[in-house]
Amino acid sequence: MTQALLVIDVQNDFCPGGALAVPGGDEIVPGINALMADFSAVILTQDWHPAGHSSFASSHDAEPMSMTEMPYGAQVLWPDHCIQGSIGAQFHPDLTVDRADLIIRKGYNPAIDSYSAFFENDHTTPTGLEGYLRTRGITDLTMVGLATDFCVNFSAVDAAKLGFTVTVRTDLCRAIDFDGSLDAARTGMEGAGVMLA
Ligand code: VGL
Ligand code: ZN
Repeated sequence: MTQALLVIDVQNDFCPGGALAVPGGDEIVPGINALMADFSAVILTQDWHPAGHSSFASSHDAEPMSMTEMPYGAQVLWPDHCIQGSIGAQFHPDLTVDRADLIIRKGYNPAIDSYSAFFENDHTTPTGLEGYLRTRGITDLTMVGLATDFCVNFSAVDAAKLGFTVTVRTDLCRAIDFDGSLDAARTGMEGAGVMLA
């Protein structure tokens, strides 16, 4: 048992009707549920921001989807989303959450965004997921979820850099595709050795 399925941020706010809706975000839920049967280890991630998070445009008196500079680099300013305890932060109601061995939350640090399931956006502060996977002997990761060009992309690239064998099932992902972000993500993932299936 060396393989795990990592399901990224399949939460209400990233689905149609949510605060940061990804087009077609809900379409992937049945396929993800079905894919869980092929894995003995299933891990979910949950974007989990405190109110007033530094990645929110509202915290900077800025327009959503504008850019700012953070101490760790460029940052997209998002609409308020996935606020801890909110309905928007909950998993899509049809996702088979009961199959999860681990639910890892990220983005709880008020000053740093965290797209990746492995490191916050400073690329330094770990979430602890690497240690969990290594101590379970997991070496191969299949990733699905939302959004292809942000949290899936950052998670896949970090995992590959850490030495995991990574496959992204792009048919079970959906993208925000903001300002060329999807093309850049595909190029970045391929460059890092991530297999796009
Ligand atoms: C995400 C933007 C902000 C994601 C999370 O899950 O891809 N994108 N927070
Ligand atoms: Zn977020």
